[in-house]
Amino acid sequence: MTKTKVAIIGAGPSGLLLGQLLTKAGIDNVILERKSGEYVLSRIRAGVLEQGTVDLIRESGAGARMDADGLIHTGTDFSFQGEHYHLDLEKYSGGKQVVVYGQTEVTRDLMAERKKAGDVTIYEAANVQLHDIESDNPYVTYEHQDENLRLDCDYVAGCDGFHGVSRKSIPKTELEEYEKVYPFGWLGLMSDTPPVNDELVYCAHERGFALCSMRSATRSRYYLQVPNTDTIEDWSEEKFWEELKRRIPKEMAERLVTGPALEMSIAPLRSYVCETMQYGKLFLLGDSAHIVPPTGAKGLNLAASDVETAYRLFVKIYQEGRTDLIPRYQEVCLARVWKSVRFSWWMTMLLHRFPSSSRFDFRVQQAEFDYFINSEAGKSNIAENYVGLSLEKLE
Ligand code: FAS
Ligand code: PHB
Repeated sequence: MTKTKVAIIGAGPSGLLLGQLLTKAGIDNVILERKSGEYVLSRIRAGVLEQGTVDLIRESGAGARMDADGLIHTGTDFSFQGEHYHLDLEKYSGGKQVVVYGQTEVTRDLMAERKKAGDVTIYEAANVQLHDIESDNPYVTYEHQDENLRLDCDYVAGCDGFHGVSRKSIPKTELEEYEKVYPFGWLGLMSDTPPVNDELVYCAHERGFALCSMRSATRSRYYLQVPNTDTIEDWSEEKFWEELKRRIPKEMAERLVTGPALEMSIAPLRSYVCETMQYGKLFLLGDSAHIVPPTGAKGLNLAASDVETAYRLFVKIYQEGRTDLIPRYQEVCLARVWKSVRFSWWMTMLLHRFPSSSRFDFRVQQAEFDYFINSEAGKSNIAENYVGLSLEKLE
């Protein structure tokens, strides 16, 4: 394959979802992925899909298993120092819900649909480089099976995550970047045990944050806030379960079913935005342009909203010649990016213990939580943001 319309860098959810949508619109595309498909599927990540993401996956034709196996949640729970609260998301968001369905499964479904369509994904593509992205004839070079290869294209979609090559292909002087690093990470554990609660529970506690999530009625996903200095070697499974029981409500700790860890990993928390989401013929999508702490369940969903905007733009370009809309990409994406970044930052500040925070700070956190979880306006505020804000139109 030496020429395509859209060269997509990265076969994570952003790249695969964009590729699937472009194929359905008759816009040919090639995905270059540096890892193997098995490796991509081995990464445990997001678990909650906003309605907009669900709709887009359905539009791509990869939604059958999600519709069959995904868990529809109309609410989510919170606890503060063991006090348990339910937030009716459907009531306070004007009827919206979320679907619990792991990112791994979304990726698996998109890979299967792409294979069915016979589209090209080149896995283990090494040393991907972008060239002439400021010209009308950009191209990508890469190494694959001991060959040096070139792919000519009209546009490049940088879907290669925070550590990818795409953002780094934009001159540093052109990048408008913002970052906040949090002094803790999330230690995650996956187990084939029944979830401790029928909906997710975000638990704030003076010992630190905990999240009780799930992948199905028989598979649970739990997280603990841990200091940035902790490594996975510091945490045995037993130590994880004992600490989780200290941070969740008493009645939940008593019914918690523990079991062997299928996976344990620590993810650092940061907020990052690169406002330069397009440069010449390069567009940045998903984690290549922004990172949010997972507290608001926004990372994957924000990637999906970039994909929707890019997809709608490419359809306008190829079907109506609307290259005048190209500058709108960054404007539309950033309007939603910053609102999601704010919500993820706010949920993180509200529910985590900061090493530097005083007794006064903890009381203020408690007061803020009490206000939001007990006021109609507060509950609507959390619900609207959690289920996902609407996406601005290209025109
Ligand atoms: P991804 O990083 O998923 O995919 C990028 C792809 O590009 C990868 O397959 C990579 O191998 C490839 N790539 C990188 N460099 C390349 C190069 N030079 N050439 C070719 N390919 C290259 N979000 C939530 O909503 N909830 C969560 O609980 C949650 N947990 C997370 C835990 C961790 C450890 C991490 C890192 C992220 C988590 N996220 C979570 C966010 C995550 O889900 C991302 O938002 C999502 O993966 C974004 O998808 P992509 O933009 O496709 O980026
Ligand atoms: C998860 O299940 O992995 C998950 C769910 C909600 C979050 C973060 C992670 O906010």
